[in-house]
Amino acid sequence: MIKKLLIANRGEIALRVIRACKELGIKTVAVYSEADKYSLHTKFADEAVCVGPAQSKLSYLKVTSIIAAAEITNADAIHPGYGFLSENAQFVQICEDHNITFVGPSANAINRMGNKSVAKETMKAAGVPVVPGSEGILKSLEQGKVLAEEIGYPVMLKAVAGGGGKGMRFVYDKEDFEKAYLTASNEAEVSFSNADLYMEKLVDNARHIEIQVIGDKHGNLIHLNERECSTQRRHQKLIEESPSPIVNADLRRRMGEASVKGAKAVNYVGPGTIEYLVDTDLNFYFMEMNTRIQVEHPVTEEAMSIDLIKEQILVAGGDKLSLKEYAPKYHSIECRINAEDPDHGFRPTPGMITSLHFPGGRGVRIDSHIYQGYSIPQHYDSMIAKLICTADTRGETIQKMKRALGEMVVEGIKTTIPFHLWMMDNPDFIAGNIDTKYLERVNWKDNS
Ligand code: MV4
Repeated sequence: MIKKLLIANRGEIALRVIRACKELGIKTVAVYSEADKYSLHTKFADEAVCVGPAQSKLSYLKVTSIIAAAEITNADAIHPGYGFLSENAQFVQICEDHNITFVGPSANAINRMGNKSVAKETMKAAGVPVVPGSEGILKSLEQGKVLAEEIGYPVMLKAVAGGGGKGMRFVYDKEDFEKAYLTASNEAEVSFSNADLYMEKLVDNARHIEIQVIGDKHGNLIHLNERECSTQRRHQKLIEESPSPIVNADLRRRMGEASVKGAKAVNYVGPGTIEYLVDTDLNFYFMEMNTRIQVEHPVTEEAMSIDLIKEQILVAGGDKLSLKEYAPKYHSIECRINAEDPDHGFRPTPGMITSLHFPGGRGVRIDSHIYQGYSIPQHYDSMIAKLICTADTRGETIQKMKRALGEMVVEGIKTTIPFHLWMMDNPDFIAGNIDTKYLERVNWKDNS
């Protein structure tokens, strides 16, 4: 059992974890950078330790400082949140060496899913559908060219150490292969110090649909249905929902069963997410596994009426899973409110929030760390709030979201609220006709 938990993160997720701990009767330790001295996670935790200056590298990513903070406060566990150290297998090992429980999967599970080619082979062997492509990494440009002819254009080149789109190239024609291969491997070398690439057939007009799984330390592992995440811009998700408007009971069962098999293959513990590409014929293909809690976890919580973070902390402490599998009971949509100017390429807009009003009422949830007078630091992610609305049907949820967005006031900075208001009135979104390239095709301002 965990008695005192250190949260190695900031912002809304740090607050989310602190809230869960308070309800579970677990003491909390916040760590903060010099830029986050006046943050709510620093204020709401039982104790707070400054771990360095504003730059993440010198604070939230500084392993020695985080471990030292846990030691001096006698924390027996560390919750990494998302981002920062959450998928760092070395950090997991260091926690173990210091007798600190890492709230998450094993270093082995993180490593195997971190290498995208190994992850794909692992999933394939477990019976999860994967996109046809190279077996393991490409050995040379020449081998790649030959294989691309075999698979048939268009193909995709992906960095084995990648994820989230970096080191990735679409290749539509053999004339473009050499350039794509060289630029992708170069980008991969620069970004990840690993130039290795693998190849896949391109799945066009695909949706991004992911399955939430959760496992305990006793070998139990279940899935908690899907999240539709196709509303993205440059690999940044803007809107997520559960259930997906295109997933029927049969597809849900098949994707759920595949995900449970895949996660069991790496003895997965804690909440994790298996991302799939879903094509227009509703075929699904494994894309990546995220070995952490995700930003969009609340839509699963609301659609199923559960608390994923409490369950995550309990299973990390050795409890057996208490959740069960069942179809979504409600429909839930999350809009990410970012400190960005949607009229000017979604550029970040750090600065002071001079006036703030959050919406309320039944079925409206806000996960946020901001307050009136708070200054958004430039050093971190631009997400300042998640607005999550839940109702019986998708239509009612969209109506509620429109109402809630209309009530929300954030002054002093530009936010993505106008974009979300437009989306909630967009016939394509209302019809559920969104794929991952949707926001590349439409210029939202020209259509308003
Ligand atoms: C693909 C694909 C089409 N076909 N793989 C994007 C990030 C990385 N996780 C994998 N990605 C993709 N892989 C094949 N074989 C299209 C994408 C993709 C994408 C996927 C999910 C969400 C947004 C996306 C935007 C562009 C491309």
